Amino acid sequence: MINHTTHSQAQIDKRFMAAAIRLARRNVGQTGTNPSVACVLVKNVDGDLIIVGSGVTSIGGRPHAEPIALLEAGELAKGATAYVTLEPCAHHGATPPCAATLINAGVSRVVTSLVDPDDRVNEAGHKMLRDAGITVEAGCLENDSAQGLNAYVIHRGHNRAQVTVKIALSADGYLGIKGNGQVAITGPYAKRQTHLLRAKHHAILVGAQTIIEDDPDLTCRLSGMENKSPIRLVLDPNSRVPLAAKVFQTSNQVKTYVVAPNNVDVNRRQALAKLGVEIINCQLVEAHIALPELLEDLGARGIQSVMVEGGAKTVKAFLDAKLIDEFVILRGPNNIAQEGKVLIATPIIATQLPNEYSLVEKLNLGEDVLKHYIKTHNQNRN
Ligand code: AOF
Ligand code: ZN
Repeated sequence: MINHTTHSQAQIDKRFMAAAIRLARRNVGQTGTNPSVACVLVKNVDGDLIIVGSGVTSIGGRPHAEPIALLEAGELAKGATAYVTLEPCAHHGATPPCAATLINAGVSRVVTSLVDPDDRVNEAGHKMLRDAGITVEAGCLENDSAQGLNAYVIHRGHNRAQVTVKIALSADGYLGIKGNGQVAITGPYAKRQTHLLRAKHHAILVGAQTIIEDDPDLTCRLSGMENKSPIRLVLDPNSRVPLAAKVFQTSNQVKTYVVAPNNVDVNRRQALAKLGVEIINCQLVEAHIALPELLEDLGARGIQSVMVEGGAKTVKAFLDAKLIDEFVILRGPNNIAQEGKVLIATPIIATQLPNEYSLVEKLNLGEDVLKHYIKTHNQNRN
């Protein structure tokens, strides 16, 4: 049991904030343009610290985390400490702001991790709590909660979609073999992790060549999570992707968008529309899609995060435009080079990542290794 005799206040705060951060992960990508926030209410009962309520932002974005946790705690919320991964909101809608709900419930101390960059909040939640005489400690495990809230912070702070690039490299450092379609590089655990990552993003994005060569599904196929597949975006500035592609043929199950300039041939336009595929118009700069503008347009549509899954050229384009916020780099155990075959080189390997990327997670997945890097928060806000 964790209590004040065995642990300092700072240690206690970190323990419960870490629990809240783990809980907040549950609905990442599923809360619309709202962040997935968690609230854990902790009460001192005869010297022992007990969790009396917990909540995470609901799927779709409402209700927020705090009222869910308070409902569970009931009367026990009085005198409790609330651990919230994001500053409680201060804005009124049909429901009162979460800061007011915490005050009314009689919570005596609030520990938060990140300041809410939303203009309607941005320290106003903290102020409201302090004005009501509540002790507020902000910034607890800030870097850890920034992980789950990265897409939200970038979207609110920069008005664009956040970008995660996922690549899978063979032991000899290649992405695949030219003309061989999908080459097995990593195993089943890595595949599940990739599908989980898909569910945590609002969109999956690939270049036309990846569809032409691999004809992938680009869905989340984890059992019980099939309905959490994000939308699919195909960069196809020259209308090269065949209508028979799986992503087009299944657009009525999982929505697919083509990103193309506004000169797409009328017959193709109609055929795509019939399949339920929508076109997002983009601008071209020297025959390449203007990526910063695309990310802004996606952000304006409420698409907060994009997972770029290839191919090499598309990843390189995002890299050159310095638009990658997170890297997930998987490394398989086998070499794939073969006599007489042309290999697909990777535009980046982990050791070449610029300094502003920090390793936040390393997982051994069977024989594969996953490394997750995030561009540091301050850099993102510049
Ligand atoms: C909280 N707790 O669990 C979440 C918060 O559209 P609305 O009214 O739901 O407001 C969206 C804003 O609410 C969002 O931009 C962020 O400021 C805050 N999200 N706040 O107190 C929560 N999800
Ligand atoms: Zn709220």
